[in-house]
Amino acid sequence: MPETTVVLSEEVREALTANRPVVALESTIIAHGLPRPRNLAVAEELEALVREGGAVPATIAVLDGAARIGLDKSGLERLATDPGVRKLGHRDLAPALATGASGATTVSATAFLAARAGIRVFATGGLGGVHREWAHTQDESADLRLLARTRITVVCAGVKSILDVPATLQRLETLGVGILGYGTEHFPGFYLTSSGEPVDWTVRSPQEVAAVMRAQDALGGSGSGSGAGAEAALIVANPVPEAEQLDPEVHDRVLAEALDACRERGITGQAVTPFLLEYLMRHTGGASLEANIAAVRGNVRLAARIAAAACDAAPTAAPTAAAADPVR
Ligand code: PSU
Ligand code: MN
Repeated sequence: MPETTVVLSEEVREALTANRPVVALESTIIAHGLPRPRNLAVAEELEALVREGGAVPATIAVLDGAARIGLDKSGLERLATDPGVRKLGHRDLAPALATGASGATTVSATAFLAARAGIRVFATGGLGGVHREWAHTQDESADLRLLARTRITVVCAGVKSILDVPATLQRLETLGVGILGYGTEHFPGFYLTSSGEPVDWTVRSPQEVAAVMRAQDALGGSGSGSGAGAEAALIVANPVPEAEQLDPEVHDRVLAEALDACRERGITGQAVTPFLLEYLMRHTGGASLEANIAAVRGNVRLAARIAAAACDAAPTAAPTAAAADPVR
């Protein structure tokens, strides 16, 4: 791979080399999940929250055919404002790099690139998953399978509630992806504090999450040295505070309308998730947007604390993937 294919910012590279905490942030939520101009303000706020938590933010995207791990101000601005920025899953990375395209990375593409660079903790809003129309459309986000083979800890507010949540949980079990409820016995519902589904494991501190990560590595043998290796991710499911959730009745009513509208208009593929999120935002008077942003904020804050705890616990676990791979 040419040296310029994956470019780490100076700050991110230095932090990884010194085993200081780094948190990866995805960019699809910025380019395609949030409305302008709020998206740029949120992108900057999320980076600031990571820094307040004592970690270095690494927002990930592809700009002009180079995968970038850690963006500067102008990079963030381009993502948030340029209408030509595509949505890239991990399968889109090679064509995007080869053609010089620019795109925002989904959970799958972000986790792939972050793990290759030696970043262990990643924060987002809600994961993709199995769509409600799955039996008919076979629409299951590439996020799930990628997480089944990538050793990274993803802090999220569960999976997006537009999905078939029980089916997504079942698929994660089949794929061997572990889930920890953070301070909860229930799987969060993205816009909602609870999806109503149970989780098997509950943790209550960043140190407990770091202990699970260490145990994963001990079991997996090669552990963090393997980069995007053959081992599964760990999902830390962190609920949005009840005071900031979307009213569950409003959620259920508007989501039913959104799903009808999606079907009627024949929206498919990559366009489904942005369509549904946008519909909810418009028809809840912006309330779903506030719940979404509140969830992401909480996840980013927690991710910084987990990244710090993981570094404290493993002072010798240098980011060998970054050193050994042809990644700058
Ligand atoms: N979380 C949010 N907003 C988003 C997404 C997640 O709060 O827009 C994005 C993520 O990038 C996720 C993607 O990977 O939606 C899933 O898209 P799809 O269902 O097409 O795989
Ligand atoms: Mn899909």
